Amino acid sequence: MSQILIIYTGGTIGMMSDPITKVLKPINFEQIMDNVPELERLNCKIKVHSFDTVIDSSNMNPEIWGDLARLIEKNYDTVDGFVVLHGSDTMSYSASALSFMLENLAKPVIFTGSQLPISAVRTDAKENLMTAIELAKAKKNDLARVPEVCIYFDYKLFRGNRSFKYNSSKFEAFRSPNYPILAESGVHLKFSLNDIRQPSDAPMVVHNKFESEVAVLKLYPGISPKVVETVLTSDVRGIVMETFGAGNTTTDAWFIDLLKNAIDSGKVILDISQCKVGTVELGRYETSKQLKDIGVANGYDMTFEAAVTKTMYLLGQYDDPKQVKELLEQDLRGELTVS
Ligand code: ASN
Repeated sequence: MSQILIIYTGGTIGMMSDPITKVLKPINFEQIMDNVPELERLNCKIKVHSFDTVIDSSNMNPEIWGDLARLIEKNYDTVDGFVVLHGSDTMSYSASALSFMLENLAKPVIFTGSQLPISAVRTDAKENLMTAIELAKAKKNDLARVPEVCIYFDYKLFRGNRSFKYNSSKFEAFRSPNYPILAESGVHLKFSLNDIRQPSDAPMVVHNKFESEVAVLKLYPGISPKVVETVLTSDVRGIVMETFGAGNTTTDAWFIDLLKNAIDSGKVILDISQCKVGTVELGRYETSKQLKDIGVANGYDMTFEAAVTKTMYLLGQYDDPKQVKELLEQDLRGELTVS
């Protein structure tokens, strides 16, 4: 019989309205179990680990990612798959972070949650939870069907580091515009076999170090030299720069000079687009040619969530900015397509 570990971190799935303040707050896992008697009927053994402090996912941080990764490592040899119950607000960040932390992952790690608490009459939590468990235990020829860090939500399974939360009010909360969904749930579970990553035979290795000194520079027409300078000269090691279209920026000399000085001083700058669909193509337009020349890293079609967590992850592993730039531009866990 398959064995699944459910890890409960918090999120709307397990929230209840506080009787006095009326705000939604996470509750303990027993109350979740009470709402899903169907769990008993699943043809698998379920172990549960609930974090001592359960959170709204806006309070997620790299320390908790470390706890999650250690928990997965500790139980890796004894369970067939993992289901992580997590708030949807930052689920794509956590799934991206975990994808980088768990190198050579060969078992499913399925994040899920819900838009309505599990106790609500119209809740989406039960379907999300039950199918996430099915996906975590799905095997063919004794091998996991989805040996990846994924998000299952509203009948779709996404590669975690390709997804982002795009809707705060629909049950269909996530999208993955630059990569196909990995499976769809209907009468049958349909897997997109060609789009699912094949694990390497090497043993899984967990990387726990993240660099938090990372800034974001989102461009807009009229951004001032002072604003750009403040970000680029701040005490950070990496900057994720959200640019226009296919990775373009102003060609004003002051702007390029500030970027160049930051890179020359040892900072890493990663170019991703403000467009949710499509890819960065450094050098396609005159407005990105100089970025390439001065050593800005090409983020291709990465989501913002993958770009930020990958930068934090790589700066946590390596001191040399050139090495970090090189790895940022490579496909490490299926998070980007080199065009
Ligand atoms: N605020 C909640 C969270 O991310 C939202 C949700 O789970 N739907 O924890």
